[in-house]
Amino acid sequence: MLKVKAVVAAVLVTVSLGSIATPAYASDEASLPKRTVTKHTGDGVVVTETLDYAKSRYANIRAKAAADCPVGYLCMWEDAHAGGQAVMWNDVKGNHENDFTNVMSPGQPYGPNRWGVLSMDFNDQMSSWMNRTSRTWYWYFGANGTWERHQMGWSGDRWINVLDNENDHASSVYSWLGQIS
Ligand SMILES: [Ca+2]
Repeated sequence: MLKVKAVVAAVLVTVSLGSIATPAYASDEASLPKRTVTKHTGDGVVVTETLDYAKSRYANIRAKAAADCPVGYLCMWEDAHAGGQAVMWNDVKGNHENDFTNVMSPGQPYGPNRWGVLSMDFNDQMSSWMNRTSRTWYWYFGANGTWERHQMGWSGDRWINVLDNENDHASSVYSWLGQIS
């Protein structure tokens, strides 16, 4: 019985602390732009909509920016810090995209990218990524795996911002055929 009371007390404390902190966070979240998440499942494409948490004023809300990148997926974002529109590929052996001009925006344009171009496709847009698959992936400056190659190893739940000279350059992506041992 004592134990039950302690649990109830703990829950009440949590709720009251939460309610103190909530109004500012809630209004910040309400002001965030929406973004689309385009998920390439291997069986097709699933598009959902979430908030662009990377644009929040609060660090603990920005920390949610990659929450929609599931285990088993390679995720890329239009902006740094897992911001902007998101594109994801699942961990199917040999999964790839030869040409990001085929990765269409389902509604709103991407960009502007480093050349100031608004675009309905993902070409030359990627600024951050996260690899939650069991494979190593590579992205390329050019379509069909050409020009500069950049490796993406397992990154856990941490997003990686690409370097300035790599920003808005990605045009294709491939998963390595073998598993990371
Ligand atoms: Ca970008």
